Amino acid sequence: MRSRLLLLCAATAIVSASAAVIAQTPAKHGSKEAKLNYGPNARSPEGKRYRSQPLVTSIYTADPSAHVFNGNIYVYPSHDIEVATPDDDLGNQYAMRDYRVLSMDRVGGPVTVGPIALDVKDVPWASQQMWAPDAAYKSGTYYLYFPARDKQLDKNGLGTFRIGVATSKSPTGPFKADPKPIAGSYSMDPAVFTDADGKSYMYFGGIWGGQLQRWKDGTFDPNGSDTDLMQDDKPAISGRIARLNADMKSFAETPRDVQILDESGKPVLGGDHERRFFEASWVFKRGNTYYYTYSTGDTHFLNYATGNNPYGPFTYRGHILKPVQGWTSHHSIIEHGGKWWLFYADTQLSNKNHLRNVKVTELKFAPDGSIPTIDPFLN
Ligand code: FUB
Repeated sequence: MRSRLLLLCAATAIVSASAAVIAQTPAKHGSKEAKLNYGPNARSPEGKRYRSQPLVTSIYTADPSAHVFNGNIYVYPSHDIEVATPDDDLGNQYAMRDYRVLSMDRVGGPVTVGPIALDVKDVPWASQQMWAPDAAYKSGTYYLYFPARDKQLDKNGLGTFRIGVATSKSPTGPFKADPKPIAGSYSMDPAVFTDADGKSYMYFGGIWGGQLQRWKDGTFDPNGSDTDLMQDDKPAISGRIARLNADMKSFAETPRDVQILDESGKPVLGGDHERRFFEASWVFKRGNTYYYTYSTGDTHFLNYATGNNPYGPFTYRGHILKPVQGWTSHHSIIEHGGKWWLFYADTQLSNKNHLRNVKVTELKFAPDGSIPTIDPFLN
C-alpha cells in the first residue's frame, strides 16, 4: 500500500508540470518517468504488461479525438485533474476545467503538449465538467466542440449537459467559445465526421451521467432517471446524429437516433450491455463503409458497427478493444502514414479512474473489413 502511495505522489508531482515535450522512448534509470508506472517494466495491478505506453506523462489526458491536419496528428483529449470527489455513477469525479492539445508529426515521434486551448472560465454558458471534446477544420478555421454542464441546476444541484463550439486559426488554439451552446444540442461526447462530399455530421450522446436517457423528443426531464434506464427488453437508447450547417456551428436538422441492429436486423436491446451504446461515438469511413464506433460503458468495451451511409442504421460487428485498466474507455481512429491507429486511454500512470492517460496502438482490418479485437494488455 505504501509503495502505491509513493507512486501516486510521484505521478501527481510529475503531472503538475506545465507544457512539455515527452518522447516515446523507454524511461532512463533515475529519470522522472522511471518513478512512474511507465515504460516496458510497468505492470497493471494484476501484473499484466501494457500493449502501449502513455503518450505524455506531464499531464493526465483521456477521451482522445485524433485528427490529421496539414499532415500532422493533433489529439484533442480531455484534461483530467486531481480532485477529492469520490467516484460516482454520474461521473462527478471527472471535474475537468480546460483543454490542451497534443501534437506529433507521426505515431512514435515526440509529442508536444500545447498550452491551454480553452478554459471553462472563458465559456459564458458553461459551469463545469469540460468532458470529451472533438475538433474539425474548414476553410482556414479550426473548430473545437466540447460538452459541459450549463449554469441551470438540476435535482442534483448540477447543470444540464450541452455542447459548445469554439474557433481558432490554429489547430492548438487558443479557441474562442461562442456565447451560447449549439442550439438544439444536449448530452455529451460530440464527434464530428466530414464525408467525402464535404457534409459534416455531429454524433453525440451518452447515457447515465451523460443524461441522454432524460431527453425525450428534444425535451429534458429534470426528474428522469440517472442510471436505471428501465430499458432492458426494449431497443437500447441510441446515440444521436445531426448534420451541421455550412457554418459548422449549428445543426441543420433535429438530431436523429443512430440505430444499432443485431445480425438479424433487430435493434440491440437495452439489456445487452456488451453490445449496446453507452457513450463515446466516433465515425470513420473506409472504402464505402461507414464505421460507427462507441463505448459500452459499464462493460468497458469499445465496439463497432457498420453501415452504408452516415445516418445508419449500423449493423453490430464486434469489439474493437477489450476493457482497459480504469472504468472509462473512449477512443478515436485515424489513418496516418499508411496505417490505421486507435487512440485510447487507460489509468496506467495513476490507477485512479479519473486520472487517465492517452495511448495509441495500430488497428488492423481483415480482408472482409472486420476489425480483429485488440487486447490492451500483452499477457
Ligand atoms: O471524460 C469524461 C467522460 O468519461 C467522457 O465524456 C466519457 O466518454 C467518459 O470517457
